[in-house]
Amino acid sequence: MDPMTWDYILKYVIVGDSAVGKSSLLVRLTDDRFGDTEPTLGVEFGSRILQVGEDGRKVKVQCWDTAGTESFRSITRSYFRGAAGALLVYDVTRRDSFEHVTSWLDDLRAHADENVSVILVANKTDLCYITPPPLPDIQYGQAVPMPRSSDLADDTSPVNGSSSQSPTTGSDPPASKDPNLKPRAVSTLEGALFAKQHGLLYVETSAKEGWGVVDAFEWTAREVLRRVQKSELDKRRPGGVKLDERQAKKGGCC
Ligand SMILES: Nc1nc2c(ncn2[C@@H]2O[C@H](COP(=O)(O)OP(=O)(O)OP(=O)(O)O)[C@@H](O)[C@H]2O)c(=O)[nH]1
Ligand SMILES: [Mg+2]
Repeated sequence: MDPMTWDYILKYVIVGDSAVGKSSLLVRLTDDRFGDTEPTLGVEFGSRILQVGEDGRKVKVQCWDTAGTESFRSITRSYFRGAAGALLVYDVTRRDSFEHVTSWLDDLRAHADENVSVILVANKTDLCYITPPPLPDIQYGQAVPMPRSSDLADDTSPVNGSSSQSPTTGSDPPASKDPNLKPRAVSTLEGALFAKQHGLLYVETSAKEGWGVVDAFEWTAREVLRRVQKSELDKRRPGGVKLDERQAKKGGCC
């Protein structure tokens, strides 16, 4: 793929609490590596051309990676304007980072284009072991109980194929004995339900392992292009989308 040509340019913002892995996701996208990152001061920038959809549209995603620290919030908000896509990131091992997602979403709705496509990104899935579900003690003919909220945080869904074990009862699975692994603080079900309730896309990622990272950016681009084609976006063309394909050209910027 010619790295200098594209059909669309989309502006993205990456938001979420401090240390959830926003910069690491961007570095994984742009450089395909994982390394030490420093807390972002204000904003950082990165871009990459992705091929999106079955017709392989070349989409240049221009990403503003924002600081999660509260003290930068007024600065980072100013970058939301004109964004076509947003990655709203939390850390699956930190409950507080998920609880703050609503506030980040409110900020996005208030300061970005109203049709911004948002994907909820559950990051750091590599840190979690897979716990088998506590199978309910069901008598024949008894109704199966709904999961309790406490069960929801103890998710059992396989994450990106990191284990092929099938759930068992009784003792912990071998994977949970790895001292580097942690329990999940937010289950797949809970994250996906939140996304569905708020009209967001949902993806599970590991910036460390590279799981789901390109998908997160690509699925968002697909959604933006779908909305563009359905003319859902503002007729004035928000700054985050360059719609005119005839302007696809070499180099330069929008
Ligand atoms: N295990 C694991 N660690 C991760 C992952 N993503 C990020 N980290 C680590 O989490 C820490 C914070 O990552 P950053 O990418 O700097 O987080 P951030 O959201 O950009 O933080 P701010 O810039 O302060 O808002 C670093 O030590 C990363 O190495 C991941 O997917 N898995
Ligand atoms: Mg950062």
